[in-house]
Amino acid sequence: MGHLIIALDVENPQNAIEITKNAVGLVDYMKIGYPLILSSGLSVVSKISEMVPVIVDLKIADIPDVSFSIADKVMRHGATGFITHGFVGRDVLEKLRTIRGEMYVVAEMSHPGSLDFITPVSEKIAVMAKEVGADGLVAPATRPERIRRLKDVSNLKIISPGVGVQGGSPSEAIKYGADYIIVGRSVTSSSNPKEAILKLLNEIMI
Ligand code: BMP
Repeated sequence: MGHLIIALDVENPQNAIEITKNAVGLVDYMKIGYPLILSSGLSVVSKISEMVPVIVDLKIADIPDVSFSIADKVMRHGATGFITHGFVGRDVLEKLRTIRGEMYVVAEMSHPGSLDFITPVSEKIAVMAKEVGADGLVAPATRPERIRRLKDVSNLKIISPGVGVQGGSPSEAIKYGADYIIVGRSVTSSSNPKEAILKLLNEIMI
C-alpha cells in the first residue's frame, strides 16, 4: 500500500477511532502504544484492528518470561505485530519469537539521547534481530544514513519514526531504505488527518 504507519498517540479512544476511519485503505498499520492503551485499555487494540492492522508498541524491555507475557497478551487482542527493545538481549528476543505475529526490534532511536547508549550498539542489535528471525527493525528517520547502514547489516524490513515533528523527511527516509515511515503528531494533531495522510503519501510516492 502506501508505506505508511500512523502512530496513534492519542488518549481519547473516540478520537483514535475517528483518525483510524480516515486511514482505512490508505495506511498499512496503526501503531498503538502506552498513551492510548493506558487510557483506554487493551480493548482499543481489538477495535482498531478491525479497521486497520495494528502494531502494538510497548517497547518491551524485560526478562524473557515477563516480555513473553506482555507480548502474548497484546497479540491475543487482535494485534498483527508488536515492538520490542533489542538491547535487552538475545534470550528475550528468542522467547518473544515463539509468539505468532510480526516482531519488530528497536535497533536505534530517533531522539538525540539515542546517541548516549543505543546508537553505538545498534548494528549489533540489528544483526541479532536478523539471527533470531525478527520481521523488521525500528530505525531513525532523523538519521537517514543509519537506516541504510542498519538495513545493510541486517537485510531486514525497516520501519522508521522521526518524520515531521522530530525533523526527519519522509522522502529521505524512504530513499535511504525505510520500507515504512511511522508518523504520529503530523497526522494526529492535524485538524484534517485525512489530508495530512494524503500529503504524506504524496511525499513518499515511489
Ligand atoms: P511523532 O511522529 O509524533 O514524532 O511520533 C513518533 C512515534 O514513533 C511515537 O509513537 C514514538 O513513540 C515512536 N518512536 C519514535 O519516535 N522514535 C523511536 O526511536 C522509536 C519510536 O517507536
